[in-house]
Amino acid sequence: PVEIFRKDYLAPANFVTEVSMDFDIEEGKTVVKSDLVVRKNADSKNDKGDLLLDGDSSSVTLLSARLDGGEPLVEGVDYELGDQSMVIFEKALPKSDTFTLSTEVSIVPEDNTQLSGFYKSGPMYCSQCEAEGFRRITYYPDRPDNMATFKSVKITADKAKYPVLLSNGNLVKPTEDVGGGKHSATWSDPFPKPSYLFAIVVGDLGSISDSFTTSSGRKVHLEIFSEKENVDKLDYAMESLKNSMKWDEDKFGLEYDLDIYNVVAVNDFNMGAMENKGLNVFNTAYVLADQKTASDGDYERVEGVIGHEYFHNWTGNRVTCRDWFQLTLKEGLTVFRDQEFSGDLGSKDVTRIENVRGLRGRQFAEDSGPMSHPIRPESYIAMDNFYTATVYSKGAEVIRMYQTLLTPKGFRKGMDLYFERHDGSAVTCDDFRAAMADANDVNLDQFEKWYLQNGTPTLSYSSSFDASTSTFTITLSQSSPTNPSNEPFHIPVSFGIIDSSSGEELLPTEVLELKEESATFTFKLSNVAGKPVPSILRGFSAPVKLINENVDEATSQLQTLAAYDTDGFNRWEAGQKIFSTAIFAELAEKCDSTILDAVFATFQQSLSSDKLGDDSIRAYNLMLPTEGSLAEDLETIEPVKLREARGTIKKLVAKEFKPQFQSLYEKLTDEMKGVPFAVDSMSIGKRRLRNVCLDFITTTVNRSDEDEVLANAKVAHSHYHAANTMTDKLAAMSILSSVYGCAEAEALRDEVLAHFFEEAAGDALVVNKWFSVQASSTKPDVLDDVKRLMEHPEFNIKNPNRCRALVSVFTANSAAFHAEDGSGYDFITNVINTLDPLNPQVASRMCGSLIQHKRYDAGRGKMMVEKLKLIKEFDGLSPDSFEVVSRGLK
Ligand code: BAL
Ligand code: ZN
Repeated sequence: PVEIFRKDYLAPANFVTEVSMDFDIEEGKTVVKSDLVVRKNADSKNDKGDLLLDGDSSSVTLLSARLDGGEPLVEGVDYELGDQSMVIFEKALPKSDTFTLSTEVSIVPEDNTQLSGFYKSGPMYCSQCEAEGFRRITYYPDRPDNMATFKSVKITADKAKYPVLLSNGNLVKPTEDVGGGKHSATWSDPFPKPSYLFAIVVGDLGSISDSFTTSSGRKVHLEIFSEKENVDKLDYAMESLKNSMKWDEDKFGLEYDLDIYNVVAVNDFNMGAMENKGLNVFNTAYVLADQKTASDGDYERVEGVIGHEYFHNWTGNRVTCRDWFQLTLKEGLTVFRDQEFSGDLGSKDVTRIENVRGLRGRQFAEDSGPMSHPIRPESYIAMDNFYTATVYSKGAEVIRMYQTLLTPKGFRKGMDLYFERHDGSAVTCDDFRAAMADANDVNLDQFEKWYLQNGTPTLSYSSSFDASTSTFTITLSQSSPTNPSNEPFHIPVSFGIIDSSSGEELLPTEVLELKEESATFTFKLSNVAGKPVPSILRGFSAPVKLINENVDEATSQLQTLAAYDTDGFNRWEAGQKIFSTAIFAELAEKCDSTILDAVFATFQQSLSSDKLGDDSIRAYNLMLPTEGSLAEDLETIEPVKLREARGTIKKLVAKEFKPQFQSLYEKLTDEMKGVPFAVDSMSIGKRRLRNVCLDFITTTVNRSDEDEVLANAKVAHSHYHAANTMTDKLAAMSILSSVYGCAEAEALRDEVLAHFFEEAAGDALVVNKWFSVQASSTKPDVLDDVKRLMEHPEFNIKNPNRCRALVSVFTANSAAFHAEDGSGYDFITNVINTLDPLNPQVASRMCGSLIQHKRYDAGRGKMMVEKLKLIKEFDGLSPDSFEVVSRGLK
């Protein structure tokens, strides 16, 4: 496998500027004819003028190639074919500056299990071209800096089997019969685009349609397609699409540009969704939703991803990336935009808490392991491996920091200048940073470090208060423990001060800019009644780990913030820190009454007062930190012990507050009675809070007490059967899935699992949940269940959603996956062996479960390394898996 470096970027010697394509689809063989208008690049720094085309020979068979309609080109004389390329020699090219290359190739979408390029998913054909899938359709300069107008895309297929024929842009020739039972349609996209944004969909699909009138009065036809049985689950996506279109106009002045916006839901899909120009293709998991089949989390994801793909129309499509190293230019920015959209439509604090939980759970881990890379990576072997939490989520945090530094108004000025300068171009992260700097007349040179350096920085602070002069002093220091050679970052630190006794805000939020290794700031305060407590990194203003050096005061300061902070995020954060301190103390067998009292006081506060935020915020305040985020703060992870320590604190809380949880649960049950189902912040909040209560009510304090196990199982069992939403059903079923040690309780568990499966009636997304819940069980024999489920008739390793629902969910079930006997590692190695030849993109993600070996104790670490070595030797290992495994072994 070849490693590609950012520093080696060279503009091509030739650009394709205009494309006409013709897809003739037959069962088992699709013939693709392409006419490519090529323009020589006068500015090329290449010393050779050969026409370089990408093409994956394992997928594409070349039938013929001609230049300017001449004789067929001859292999070895006019061109050569490689594994991944076709090079037409400069000497064979016409002398004119522009010419036309016509090719004819055949492909077999029915055999394409990689789900990259053109493939079959159930009864439909569809495509996925980002990052490098177009080369699996035909020979083409498959690189994002080659923007071409796809003037005509003609699709011909069997009329009865495939009535719907779609591609990007506008329909210029509606479907017409062409004989032999076939019909054809022609699409044209007026906007130049790179090949990764090309799409084609062919199938027997149902749809819903609507329209949106843009701010300038243009009426856009909106249509969402899916397999016919799912058409009744598309309404929420349509609503979200219209909300997205309106939001982008209001917030950024960005209007949609084509006459049509089509979305298609596809069951077999590697990614979440894809922003192809005018023809988004979506994983069904992010578009289908109804009361019976979707949880609140699913609804949130549909809204977020619909928004995300829509926002790409400007940040990604109109302005795209020069090369794949710049991926965060469009992804970080678009994730930031979808987060802001969700925050504006729902609750800002809840969205922020959820986003940061996600960042800490996944990106922090990635950044402390062998796959750590800057948000703009320096090299890659398989680009698909770099659609990472770092590029996406940390990339979004970097964009958020621009906004924090420049204010929302300044950020908007930067965005306006970015579009003014670069609309219709393929550009770099430096271009974006320059637009932000120039629009605001500030210097953002040091800010580039966020693009150049990897690792999560640590931000430490110490503070003091001189009562005699009412002067508050705070010193901020940064370091990069995982990357000591890092130079200082430019860090915006949102900051305020709270009075420990009055609870009043002594200093409203200001943004401190830390550019040095260390800096001290002083503030004159007035009306100080107790101690001034610093509230640092409000709204999580930078992707760093925060450390309070005033260790002795840390817990009392956190209690003040948990009770009084005016910043919703930091109020939640303070509680989480109190809880994690207790869990770590328990892990070190040093848990004492001081920290436990702080935990209890925090729970007491959230349980007794509804003044600390809405029900969702209260719910998050009552959740202990996840095992994943706790693990991030440990030198050496011992997953079984960590689960036990967390479990111990949870039991103590459950025991202490059982009556309060019970009465809050009942109060919410009463409030929700007879209220029609809705997916709004209030209803979601009530469900979320009630299910947190359920979790504590059913926490078994004494596992060996069968009566207690049974009583708790009965509570979950009734919750399940009374539920009229997927959210409530899942909450109860998850609790039951971990029940063991009492035959009667196990019978309730099995009854619910069987009921859920039966009620799913084959609905793929619901069946995925059924697999996931079982794979995340804390039962000691969960791996046996997972292995049994791999043999279940509904399991299909070729379907990424199903595979992830069972296998990836199990690998995230930390204590089980990292079982001391290595059984989890054996299991995943076998899965990778089967999956890698079928779908390298999904397989390489699974290799990721073994690469954090240095973070674990020696015994586990050694076994993980052995498995990585074994996988590296697999016959024909894909470049995707090779890259992850090799990094893991470095
Ligand atoms: N561009 C790949 C899918 C997404 O991030 O929208
Ligand atoms: Zn995206």
